[in-house]
Amino acid sequence: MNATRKEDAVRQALRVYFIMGSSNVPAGIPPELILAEAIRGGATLFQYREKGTGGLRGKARTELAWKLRLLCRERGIPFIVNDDVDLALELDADGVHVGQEDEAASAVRTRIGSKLLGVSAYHEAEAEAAIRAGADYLGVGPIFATRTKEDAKSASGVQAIRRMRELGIRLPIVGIGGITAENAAGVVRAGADGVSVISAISSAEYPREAARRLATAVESALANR
Ligand code: TZP
Ligand code: MG
Repeated sequence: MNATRKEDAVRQALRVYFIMGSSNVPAGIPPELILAEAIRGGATLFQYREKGTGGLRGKARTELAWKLRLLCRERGIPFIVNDDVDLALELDADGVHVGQEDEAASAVRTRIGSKLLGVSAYHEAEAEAAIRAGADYLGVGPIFATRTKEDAKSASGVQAIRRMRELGIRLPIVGIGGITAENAAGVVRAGADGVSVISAISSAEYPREAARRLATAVESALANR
């Protein structure tokens, strides 16, 4: 895929970017069921993010990752692994997402070749460094307060995205942190290509409906930008 086409495909895929690990789902509900519903509702990309003390490890983790990976392949959306290049390569994932405390983005780029590379950036200096390292997109946030990530920095507001765009950063951006169908439009108006959510879908009573509402909010904000 040439560079412009890849960038367009990335922008499309970032619209409703769903993230989940086993600890993000209500007790007794299989994660693959939530992912299937999210995709039916309009999730455009999935990131497997297994975190925390209660998170799965070893064989259980690999098995869940395979299930989710295969579901994404079957339904035709990209599957990205958070912070584990070995797992991403084993699963032939479509990409890897790393934060600032993870393996250096430039090293990840070397290891994954042309697979998608996403990098979390809190401010423009981190964004510039991620671009130099070869990121395909930036995850910017937390935009709003979140209870999902224990060590989250303070909420930046949509201003963090607006400022990156004003400074000329053109790489695809997805906002993250405390995003819901109610506040998603503002994130897109500030310059994001889409929104990334955990709890707005994984903890929703009806994940399909939750994804649909996010998709509608993002699409109408993009159409009116
Ligand atoms: N990075 C910044 S905020 C966050 C991550 C992984 C958590 C987002 O979860 P939620 O439930 O969508 O606020
Ligand atoms: Mg990380």
